[in-house]
Amino acid sequence: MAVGIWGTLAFPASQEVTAARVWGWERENIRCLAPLGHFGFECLPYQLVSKSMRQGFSFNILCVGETGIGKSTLINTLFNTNLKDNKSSHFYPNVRLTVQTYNLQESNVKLKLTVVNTVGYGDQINKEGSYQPIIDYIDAQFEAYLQEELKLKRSFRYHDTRIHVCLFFISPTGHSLNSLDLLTMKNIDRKVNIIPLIAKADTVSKNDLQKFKSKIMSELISNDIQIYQFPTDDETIAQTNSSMNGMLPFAVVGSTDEVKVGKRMVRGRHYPWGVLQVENENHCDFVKLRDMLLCTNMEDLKEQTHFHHYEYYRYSKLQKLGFTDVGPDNQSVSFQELYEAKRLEFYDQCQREKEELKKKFMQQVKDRETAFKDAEKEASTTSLMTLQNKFEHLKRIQQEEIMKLEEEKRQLEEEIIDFCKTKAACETLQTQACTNIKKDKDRKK
Ligand SMILES: Nc1nc2c(ncn2[C@@H]2O[C@H](COP(=O)(O)OP(=O)(O)OP(=O)(O)O)[C@@H](O)[C@H]2O)c(=O)[nH]1
Ligand SMILES: [Mg+2]
Repeated sequence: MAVGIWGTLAFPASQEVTAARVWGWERENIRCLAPLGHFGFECLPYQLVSKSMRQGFSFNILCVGETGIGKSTLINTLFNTNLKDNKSSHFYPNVRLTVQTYNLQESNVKLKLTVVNTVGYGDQINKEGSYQPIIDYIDAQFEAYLQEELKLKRSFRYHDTRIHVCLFFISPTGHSLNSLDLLTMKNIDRKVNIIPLIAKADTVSKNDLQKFKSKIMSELISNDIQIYQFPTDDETIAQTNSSMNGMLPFAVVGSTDEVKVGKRMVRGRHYPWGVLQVENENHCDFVKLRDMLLCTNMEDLKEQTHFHHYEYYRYSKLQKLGFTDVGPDNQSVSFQELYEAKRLEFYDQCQREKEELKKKFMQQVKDRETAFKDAEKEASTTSLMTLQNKFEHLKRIQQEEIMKLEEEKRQLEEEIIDFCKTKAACETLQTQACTNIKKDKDRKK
């Protein structure tokens, strides 16, 4: 459809036809003036541009690389700024990620930049412990976005923290990729767009660099690691992007220092043998990286993140929760039907679990009752036994007492018999004495 000042005309979408050609003015030699402004829906892109400029852009970068490999310097060089970042130590017990968000402005374009840095990466013996925090962080941002999407009341000011690109800093050994880098890339390549970089490329000679690049690419291919490919579907940038794909990994050098070269001040690194100019394409691939990352493919990186990586996360997560687009008979099911089916399934499951719990509870009550009864019985038997023992003990004591008393009684009886005997003897003696005294008295008379 095209809107002219005399009305609306419909054209096949595939044909690009100007109004003048359609109305045949070109053939009739009628002078055709180009309009001074934009009319109708051809203004649509300008609306989008002005809206985006008003709202500003956001971009989230994850920098993975060993301590001191040049992550912060490269970010500062890329955004031509001096973002505050503390130097890390080599002695952290585990890998963690630091997140910093900056509000940048270039001309009148506002950019909310989030830089996530690995701290302690490469200093740990435990390899899994080194890459797991990175995976967890990427997933956590997807999860936060999914939760926001599923909210009843969504925030229009939600800050999307999903990682759009991972700049993977490879040590400039000139040798090959180390096992930690391979493992880490293997574990995150389906979750994030990886752009591999050879860090501090000024420390490797030109010949070694080419060999190193080919070695890295062949290692990535043989380990089936997918890195981000600059898109070639837009023919205006297809050629540049495909030639850039062939130059990966980019060999970069970072520096925010201004160095004098001839009469110009350039950003570079000053060495005894000369100056390495960061923005000189003969010296390193920094400009290529900046162009590809910020000028040409930033939107594609964001789209890939949303439509590819996040989509995969969302799909797996919802599938795990039991969501599906088709029913058992391969018919498409609406969300409401699915919800109703799930609700019923859940209700049945709850009922089943309730019954099982009830049964378990009853069994437990029964078991307890039996246990109580047994305990009671045991207790009463024990107390009977205790009483019997006590009784036996008392009986024994009593018998002993009786025996003692009987012994005492026998002794007393013997004493009484002795006493009676003594008493009788005394009485006999006394009677005899009395008789003798009487006899004496009678004689004296
Ligand atoms: N030769 C060379 N040195 C560099 C390059 N980039 C950074 N450096 C130096 O390397 C050192 C560490 O740089 P940083 O940017 O702090 O490294 P980092 O990876 O952010 O370090 P941490 O955050 O502490 O892990 C500094 O002395 C930089 O000047 C480079 O491309 N080439
Ligand atoms: Mg740093």
